[in-house]
Amino acid sequence: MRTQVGIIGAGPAGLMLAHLLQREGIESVILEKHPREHIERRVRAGVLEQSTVDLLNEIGLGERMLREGMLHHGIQLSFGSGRHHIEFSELTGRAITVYGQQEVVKDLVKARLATGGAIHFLVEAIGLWALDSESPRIRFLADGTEHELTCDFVAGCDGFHGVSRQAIPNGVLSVIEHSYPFAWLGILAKAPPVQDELVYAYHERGFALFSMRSPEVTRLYLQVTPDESISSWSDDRIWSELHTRLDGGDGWRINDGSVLEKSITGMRSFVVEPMQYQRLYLLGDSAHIVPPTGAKGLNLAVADAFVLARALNAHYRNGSGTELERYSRRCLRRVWRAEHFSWWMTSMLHRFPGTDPFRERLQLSQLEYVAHSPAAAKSLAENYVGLPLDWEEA
Ligand code: RFL
Ligand code: PHB
Repeated sequence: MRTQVGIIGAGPAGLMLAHLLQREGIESVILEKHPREHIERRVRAGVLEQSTVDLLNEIGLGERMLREGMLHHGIQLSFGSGRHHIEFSELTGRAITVYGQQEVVKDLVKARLATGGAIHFLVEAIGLWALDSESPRIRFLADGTEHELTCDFVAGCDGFHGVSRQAIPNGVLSVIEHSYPFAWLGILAKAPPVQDELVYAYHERGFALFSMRSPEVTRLYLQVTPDESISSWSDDRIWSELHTRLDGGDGWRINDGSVLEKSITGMRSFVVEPMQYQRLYLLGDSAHIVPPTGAKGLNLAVADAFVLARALNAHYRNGSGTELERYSRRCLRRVWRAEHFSWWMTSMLHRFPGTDPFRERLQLSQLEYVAHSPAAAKSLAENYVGLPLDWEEA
């Protein structure tokens, strides 16, 4: 088998890259180790930045998102003195859309298959060869037998636990990481969202987040300790903790419902530099992880795909390698902005272990500042709605 760009992983990064390349007449093959139903059902991110929405619209994939996605002009921060609205549209002229990651994935898979593009499901990449040659090869397992895909370039879009990053020789990458002393317990509940704005809550018992997926389904998160087992969280315990942390003294109350899904996710910041080795390019979670508090992971994956597709297009159109050489630097500029913002939101909103009155007063002071100073609110809003896709060139 041979193709121009071999893509490992059918998450948002791999699917978006394949679609952008196809529009430019560049051929690619996607290898995905899970079945289609699995990747279309995986509950993850929910917030799309303005640029992600604009890109999906521009490439003709925005129809269902425009119909079913929920346009939000701001968020709320809940702490001591009540809930405070941060208005994105007035402060930045931009907004966000709440539309589940698995819905984006469904739309991308459907478009890929409709245009005859290849996605091989239940096919696992097991190693990369000849990365320093003009014909790198991906070795993969399909139906229990080994095969090879020869390409001009390899796009490692296989998430944090994938094989691509591991294929890079020792000593090439710098790994920069940070771990946080908490995790998020997330639930999906069959309950109408009580309002149409997300609420990020700082509470003495820990952080909580009110979000949603549709007019019938609420998405909620609780800060828990990293070693917590999901089996010690009964539905009753989860609801009781969510009410304690989120409900307001003004009678505002989240709606209860049956729990459709629950899971615990650890939090970390992780970046590799550079995001490239020879003819292998890393995209999305395979190169960087952000804690979910800034709602950036999916959006970064899409931005990486945009930058790489443009660089590959320049290479195939006029033989220019300049954009490919700039790929890592361009992406990392945005990645570090997102890393800082996600760390900052996480540090402001979570309860740290132990008692540290100094830190707690600083957190509350920062929350008050963001809630009451238009200058501080504007900085949060600018980062939250996301930077334009060509920001790296500014
Ligand atoms: P993915 O989505 O992990 O896709 C990687 C794909 O590669 C496949 N794969 C392989 N295929 C073949 N061979 C192999 N050897 C393979 N190894 C792996 C996997 O099966 C998979 O299909 O990575 P990608 O495309 O980089 O996308 C990244 C996003 O999924 C991630 O950053 C976001 O979900 C993060 N995130 C959020 N991002 C946002 O922008 N906004 C949010 O509101 C937001 N909330 C979240 C989140 C992530 C969360 N969790 C569960 C980690 C909330 C949560 C709780
Ligand atoms: C979600 O709806 O899943 C969500 C929203 C905002 C975040 C993280 C996750 O910061």
